[in-house]
Amino acid sequence: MKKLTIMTLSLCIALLISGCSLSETNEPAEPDSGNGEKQQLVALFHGIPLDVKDRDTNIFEEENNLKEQMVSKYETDYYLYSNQQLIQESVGKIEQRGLDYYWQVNFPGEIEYEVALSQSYDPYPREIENITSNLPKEFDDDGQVIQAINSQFNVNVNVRELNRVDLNGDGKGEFLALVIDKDYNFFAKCLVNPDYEIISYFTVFQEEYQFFDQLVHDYNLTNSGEIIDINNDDIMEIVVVLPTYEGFSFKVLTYKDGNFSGDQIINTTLKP
Ligand SMILES: [Ca+2]
Ligand SMILES: [Ca+2]
Repeated sequence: MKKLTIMTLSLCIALLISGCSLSETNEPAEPDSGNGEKQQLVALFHGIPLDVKDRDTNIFEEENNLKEQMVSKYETDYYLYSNQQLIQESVGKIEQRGLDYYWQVNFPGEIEYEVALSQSYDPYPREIENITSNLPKEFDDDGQVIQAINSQFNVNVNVRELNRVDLNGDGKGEFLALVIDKDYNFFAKCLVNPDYEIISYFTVFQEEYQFFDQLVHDYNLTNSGEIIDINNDDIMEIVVVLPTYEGFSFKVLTYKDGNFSGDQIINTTLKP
């Protein structure tokens, strides 16, 4: 804070001395990457940046100063969340990662957390309800949603898990469902709007797999993702981990103003 005041003061003095005024320049205000500006919000999922461009950047390559840039952006104080609860604050450190990504942010100690955010706000503005009984009739075996899934994929599914959460804050809850058809080694997760129309199959898996039950357990709604507002705009994003061969893969999906940010069908595979 003190640094900011001094910098602002120095800038004012410099402007006074040079005799120019900010209002005379026509250039658009550019974000200043230097010190002194409002810190941008940084979000991590299991230590991996949610910013796609940043996480796909090899900062350990020689002959560039990318690491410096990432260090100044990512080595900061974070609020760590697990099971929708703030568990602690901690300062992150950039470290090299294995096969799947170049780098990640680690925290001292063995902290079990899902999401880390560099700013303090409520990332769970609305409750996530886990519906275990009295499911809406649309999710019955002959209900509208289940019939739509069966005809889309030529399967015969039933609901394994059902969550309801108002993602966009319009007062109406959207549904996230995990459905399976064991006979066909099929499982899918879908996002369903309050009118029981399917917005997206945001995970679809269908292939022979020896440990299918374990796979479904690992990739159910509870264990393989997070519904969280990761950018403080009051819209809760769906962060979903996808079944992937030897690695870790996830997507951040947004349902906003009736629009879905991802593909209508996200196919997944465990094959190389
Ligand atoms: Ca809603
Ligand atoms: Ca958001």
